[in-house]
Amino acid sequence: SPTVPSKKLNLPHESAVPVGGKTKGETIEAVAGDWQSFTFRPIRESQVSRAMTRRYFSDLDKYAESDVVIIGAGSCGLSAAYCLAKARPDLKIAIIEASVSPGGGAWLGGQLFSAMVMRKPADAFLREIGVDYEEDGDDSNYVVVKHAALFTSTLLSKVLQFPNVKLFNATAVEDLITRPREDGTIQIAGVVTNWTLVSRKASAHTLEALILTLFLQVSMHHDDQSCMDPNTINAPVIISTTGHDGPFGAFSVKRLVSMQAIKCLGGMRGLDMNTAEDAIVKGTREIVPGLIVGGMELSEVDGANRMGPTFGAMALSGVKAAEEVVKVFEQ
Ligand code: AHZ
Repeated sequence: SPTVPSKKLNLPHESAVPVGGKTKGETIEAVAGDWQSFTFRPIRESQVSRAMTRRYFSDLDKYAESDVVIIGAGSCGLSAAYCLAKARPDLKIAIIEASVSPGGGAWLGGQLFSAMVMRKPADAFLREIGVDYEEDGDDSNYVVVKHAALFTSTLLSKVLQFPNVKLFNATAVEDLITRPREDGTIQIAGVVTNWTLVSRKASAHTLEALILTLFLQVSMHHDDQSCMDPNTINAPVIISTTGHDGPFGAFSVKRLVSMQAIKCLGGMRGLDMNTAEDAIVKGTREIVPGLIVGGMELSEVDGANRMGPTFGAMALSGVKAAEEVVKVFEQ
């Protein structure tokens, strides 16, 4: 059976993520049973607080200088994170996800239906992460996973177990860090972040705020709070997979237009599954130095068609985005 079509990442088939964890202790059978005498071990509230905050702030400290930032933990961003974390355990990878729940649109197969369709050869990615599927149709050109949530939860759980990955969810990227290059163009050198809960569609009081609101749909509570300055993460390479235009989507490419790093967006075209999936995978690339764009965000740059409820291109665009990152580090 074909492997994930990436010769460059050289992904072996066995899982890089240890199953079962490192921790030892009583089995659940030993814990359960005698509910009359059952009791949890004691704790002081401050221990809980410190257990969480110590780790969170240590992660903020550690990932303030990352090797790679992935913006958006949808199907494409998570696929990229999986491939990259597995191929390059030496890289520190931060994932920034605006929503509390990572996964983007991939919790359902389409509309409100459970099953998820993947066109071949993306079935190789399902085998890679260990998600079961059925062959469907007379021509066996596509496979079906019984629930999109099975794909997303499996992929997410594997990504989160890599020691070189940190997911910051409920955190939005609200700008890009840039550096001037000798040829007059810019290099993307990191991301500007804020709690998503202090970001929302704002009513704009200044021209600058109006432009930000219209272009980015991410703005701070300027109207009911004083300015809440953001935080930053430096990284030599960013993968942006924020999805197609919408309340939060196409974030980085819209910002590239507003900062005049690219001229304009092609604008996502109508639905054509056959054309769309090939175009998104093949087109996944570094759009400006330091910024690789994949998944449906790319359709807004290239004027590519949408594919609707087939997800193979999201997985394989993630594979290609990971390859593009590896290329940058090998230069
Ligand atoms: O919350 C967003 C989602 O989880 C997140 N995101 C967007 N803007 C962000 C920002 N900071 C941090 N400024 C941000 N996170 O990005 C994620 C995008 O996931 P998605 O599932 O929308 O995009 P995808 O490209 O991975 O998958 C697209 C799925 C679609 S849409 C479609 C069609 O309409 O034709 N077809 C497919 C397969």
